[in-house]
Amino acid sequence: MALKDTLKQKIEEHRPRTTKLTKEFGKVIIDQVTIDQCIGGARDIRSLVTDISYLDPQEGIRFRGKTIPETFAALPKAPGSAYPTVESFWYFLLTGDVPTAAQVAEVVAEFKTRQEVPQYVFDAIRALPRDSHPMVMLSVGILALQKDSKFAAFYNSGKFNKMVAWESVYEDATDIVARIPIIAAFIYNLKYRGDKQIAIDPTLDMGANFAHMIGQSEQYKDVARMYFILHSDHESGNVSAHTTHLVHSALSDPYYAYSAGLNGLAGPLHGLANQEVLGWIMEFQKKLAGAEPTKENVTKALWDTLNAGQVVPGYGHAVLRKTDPRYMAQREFCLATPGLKDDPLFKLVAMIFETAPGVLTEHGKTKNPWPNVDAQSGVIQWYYGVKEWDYYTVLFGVGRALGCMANITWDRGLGYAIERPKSVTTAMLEKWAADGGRQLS
Ligand code: NMX
Ligand code: MLT
Repeated sequence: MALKDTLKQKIEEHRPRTTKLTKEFGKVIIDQVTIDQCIGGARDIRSLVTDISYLDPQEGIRFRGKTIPETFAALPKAPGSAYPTVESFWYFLLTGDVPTAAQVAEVVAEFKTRQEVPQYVFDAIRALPRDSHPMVMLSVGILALQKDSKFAAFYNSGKFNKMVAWESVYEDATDIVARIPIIAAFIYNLKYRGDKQIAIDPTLDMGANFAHMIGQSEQYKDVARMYFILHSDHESGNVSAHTTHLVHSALSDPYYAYSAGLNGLAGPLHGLANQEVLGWIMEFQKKLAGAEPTKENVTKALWDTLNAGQVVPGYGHAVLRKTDPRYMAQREFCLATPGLKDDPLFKLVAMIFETAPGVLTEHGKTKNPWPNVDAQSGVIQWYYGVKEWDYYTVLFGVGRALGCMANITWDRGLGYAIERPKSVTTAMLEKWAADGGRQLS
């Protein structure tokens, strides 16, 4: 069965579960809210539903119930590669089923029919000052595609119907996932390769074609596949996924929604941390002036950052309380890659891994002193020659499109409501604090 038909069946089978929960069990209490959560970024409040991924604080992410190693092991591999194609992962995220090789081939072929980016998108990006941040370019590129939104056209057709609205979200979502690496490659070539553009290779899967389009090596094809899959989804409360969900909940189409999500990803506490990590490392290397990194000089650099009131980029997490398994997956990739495991930058990242958790624990602020995904990703890009670290968040954004687009397709399939939490005033909090939090009226 084709992906969209499978998805249709899954959504229709799932709907009664959601209806039953709201109609029969809608008033069952699953959480409570405290003043520190209210002021402190809604941390840990259970108020979002997704079945696409789940983040356990100790274990880390599971995609559709599978850990990262289980996901990589289960999915069919790209030809001649130890890694799955991004297309097979897209099928898996959307449906929860591991696709057959034939189903993957269908998705790869479908992406080919969708990946042509209209010239006006490139023109819009070219019209920006060349020193604009590449995340601005990516967000503009996605937004520029909006005029062709199938969801917006369906909404405006006068035939809008909630039961089938997800189908046009799926169409836009798949277009975005197929086109975003093409836009990302265009930005890379425009900004860093003197506008030397490379045409799509219609024989290659998404990750391999991205490598080809930025003029990269054969080995980088697996880096791209791994990178996009690892960065895809982190349940739905993170800033980029939540923003995308929130904006789409107003029935703004997937282009508006993901452009907004990307703007959230561009924050230094979120996706931009990967560029901050490389910046921090480069600054530190400069100070070393050729000397070897040691536990002592890394400790000092970490304290200098903390004493200057800055965060150590790549460390800490709002939910995780252990080393991020996405960090470990990338570290294992480095350790298994001859050359990379002896690379001076990897050795420095490994030394920071040995040192930072102790320093952060002694500093005593962060609830999680362990590395997150961003602490390890830049060194791989650098090793393969993608050295322009202000571009790293764009790579994150290409991967994150998979999770955000799968999520909003299901949001529409299950008819999730416009998001609208209730706000309160400081005086109300003060009154409830004085009353011991009992009279919530
Ligand atoms: N370095 C220094 N201080 C930190 C760090 C860190 N890496 N992480 C948290 N803290 C501080 C934090 O700023 C806060 O201080 P204050 O009370 O003065 O406001 C305190 O520790 C408590 O914060 P937490 O509750 O542990 O963390 P929170 O949930 O608020 O924030 C992050 C989570 C990820 C925003 C935070 O750990 C951070 O800023 N990390 C560095 C940036 C980073 O790597 N972000 C990438 C996250 C992953 N991603 O890709 O999105
Ligand atoms: C993410 O991948 O979105 C980050 O780890 C941040 C988060 O989960 O809050």
